[in-house]
Amino acid sequence: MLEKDAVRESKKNKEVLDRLLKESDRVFIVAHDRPDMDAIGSAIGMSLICKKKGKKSYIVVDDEVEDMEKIAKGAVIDTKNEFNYIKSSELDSLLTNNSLMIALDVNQNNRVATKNHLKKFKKIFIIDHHKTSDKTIETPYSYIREELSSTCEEISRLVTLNGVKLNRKYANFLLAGIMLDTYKLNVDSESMLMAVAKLLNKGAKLDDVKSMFLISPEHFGLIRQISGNAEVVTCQYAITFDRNNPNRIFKPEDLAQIADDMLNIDVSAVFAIGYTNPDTISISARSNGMVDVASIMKMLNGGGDKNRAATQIKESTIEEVYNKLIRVLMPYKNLEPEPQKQLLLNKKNNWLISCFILVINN
Ligand SMILES: [Mn+2]
Repeated sequence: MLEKDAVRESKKNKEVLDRLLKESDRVFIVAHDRPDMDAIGSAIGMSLICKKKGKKSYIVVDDEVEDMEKIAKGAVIDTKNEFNYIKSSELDSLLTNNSLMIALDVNQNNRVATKNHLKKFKKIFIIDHHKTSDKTIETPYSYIREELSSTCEEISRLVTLNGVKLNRKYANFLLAGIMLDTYKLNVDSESMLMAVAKLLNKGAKLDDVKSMFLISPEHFGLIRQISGNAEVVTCQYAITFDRNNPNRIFKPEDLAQIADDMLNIDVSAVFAIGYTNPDTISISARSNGMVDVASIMKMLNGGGDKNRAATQIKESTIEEVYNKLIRVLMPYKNLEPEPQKQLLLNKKNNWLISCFILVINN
């Protein structure tokens, strides 16, 4: 996004937030289940804004700290005495008639810890950068922009607009959220880089944040081994899974890291497949910007944003999921087409032509 557009939109968001905070007595901040650092970083930033405005706020997280992504887990443990982290089971005793819910980095009603309490909030404000769907929470107050690099980018601007003073730790958390969702700032976005510059000005340190992302040599070896085994199909897509141990159960962030690593391959989109539960196989998808992976994952009942998306498929095998993905990526694989006719049909879609030529050559 351009800085001038982002600032204009953030100013509008500030006005909406000011009004909603004034009209509410308590604020319940909620991010997506299994929160990552963009979710936790933005929840921390929003809590600081509420504090500055003199509003009591809570961060609702049902996941156990041990189950969280490494950086988010570190941030929650580090700030457990600074913010009011609560579980949704405590909502019944804490909710008032004038409670505001703020959903950050999420817009789907089935992915928030407050899913069973949505009707009990007087108002709901959403700030997010994921695709909407029929599960998007209905509210007149929402700012959902797929062009936004990360939720932490928007929260960083709101923190500045509200005159919130950040210490180095909080500035680092917001920067970590942005880095997580931008392959460590590898996204063409003026507004994102300006937000980063302002965080650096407030004391954030790139070296501190980079060190949060470091992993052990063994773990790095595993990630590299699986990303290095990727198969390239139609010159366009790279797909991988653990060929040595297909039944291995991954943490979702490990699959995400494998997919991130595969972006070093010269293709348009990459997919890492693996079990994330004994009965659930996940696909973590990444794009270099040429292909909308959220649309691809949507065809497999998943979602995400243009460059990062994922899906979960229950009660399947790796082979079945791989074949499902191939059918979505190469719709002609299982047909017996007349080559000439198909090529003509897809004259406008160069990538489809290249897919097709490869399929018929196989
Ligand atoms: Mn995010």
